[in-house]
Amino acid sequence: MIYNEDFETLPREVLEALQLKRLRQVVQRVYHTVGFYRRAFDEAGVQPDDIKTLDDLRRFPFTAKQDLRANYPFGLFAVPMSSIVRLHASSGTTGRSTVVGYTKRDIDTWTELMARCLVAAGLTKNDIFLNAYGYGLFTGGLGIHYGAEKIGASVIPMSGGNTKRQLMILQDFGPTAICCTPSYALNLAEEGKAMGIDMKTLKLRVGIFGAEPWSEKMRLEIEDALGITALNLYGLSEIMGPGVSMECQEGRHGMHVFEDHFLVEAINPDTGEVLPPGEEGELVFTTLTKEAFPLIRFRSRDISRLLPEPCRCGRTLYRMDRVTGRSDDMLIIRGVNIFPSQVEAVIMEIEGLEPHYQLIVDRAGNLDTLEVQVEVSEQLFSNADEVKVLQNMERRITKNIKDYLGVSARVKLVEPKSLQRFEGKASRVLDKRQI
Ligand code: DLL
Repeated sequence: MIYNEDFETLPREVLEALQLKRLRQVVQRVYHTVGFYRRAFDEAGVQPDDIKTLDDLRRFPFTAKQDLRANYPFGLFAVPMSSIVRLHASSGTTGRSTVVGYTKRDIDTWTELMARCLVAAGLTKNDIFLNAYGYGLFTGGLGIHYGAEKIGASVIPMSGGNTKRQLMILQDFGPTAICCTPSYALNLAEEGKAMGIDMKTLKLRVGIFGAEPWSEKMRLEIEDALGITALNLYGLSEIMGPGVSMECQEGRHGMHVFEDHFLVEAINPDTGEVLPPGEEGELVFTTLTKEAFPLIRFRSRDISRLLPEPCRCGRTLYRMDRVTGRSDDMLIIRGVNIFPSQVEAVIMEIEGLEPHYQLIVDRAGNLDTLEVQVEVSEQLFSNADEVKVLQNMERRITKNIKDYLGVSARVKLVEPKSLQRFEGKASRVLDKRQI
């Protein structure tokens, strides 16, 4: 099923003509409304009028997450605050999070794109839909919610966590579709089983999963444990939130990128060179229709590849393959994005700690775990006969990590000089997860 035949099945040349028209408009607009872009384009020696073909975009500079941080919170908005109707943000210590804004029309576009995703997964107004993504600053909850209402499904705005209650609702309300992170789906299955629930007898038939990397192996596990079809949904707050691309029921391989709204390139992350379709690289997105927060050549840091082959569903939109990794050190822990540098910032606020730390990420059952090992200073170590002092400090770090970054961590203080030292780039993360 296709929600918007007109736009999802355009012949490629018509789609590309539309993209070019929209690209020219957005590049003009950001040049005249956002100081950052004017400076960046001037520095690179390019002008909006230089865009004569889609390939001309290659001459334009990239936008990085760092640029968003440097313009925190609203510096890259292209409309006055009076036109903004919604804000979302990623977690982070003050000044470090990414804030995104939407106009009324942006919300309408987002709603339509999420409606496209849900219809691609086979949902209709007859579905009861359990939305177990976090509602709040995270884009997952509200973003998907609006799309599900748009297609007329009965939405249960459950939000994340509270597993026992989720399981009760799964049994009592009989949702036919669910969305959450893939690891949480496995967790629900496991806890349900432990509570003696036969998960396969639930009414669930389809699950829409994303917000973190997962594998074909995990797909099969989820499908088997819950007796459902599991499909992949991709998005990132900067570009919009969930709904940048979605797998269709028919293809079940790769996610259709809504190219009438987002222009996607794959680049070599080291050289910035644009790669031909099919080659693995970092995805770079340009928003074609966003009003409040347009982004030109935003480096997603997600590694994937574009699949230009036609799909049996009839959509002409290119697909992107599963995200296989990142070209930076961002971690996604229980759906929350964190950078080691953010943990470092929390640690360094506390006196008596050394800037030597290690993050150990693992999976207990189906849930991610994070252990943070931090060296204490010689001084503190020699004075801290009392175990209590160290325990208090561990508690304080744990609390600050939870408060600032939104992730529960197990904090372990270790002796001075006990963590490995690095000669080159420090490798602070040991990721033992097998997905
Ligand atoms: O995670 C938006 C979202 C919500 C997507 C619900 C899907 C479902 P952010 O918090 O900004 O936004 O995180 C974006 O998450 O750059 C990827 O690294 C990762 N990611 C998102 N979807 C997938 C996916 C939301 N399907 C970052 N597979 C992105 C792998 C994903 N990684």
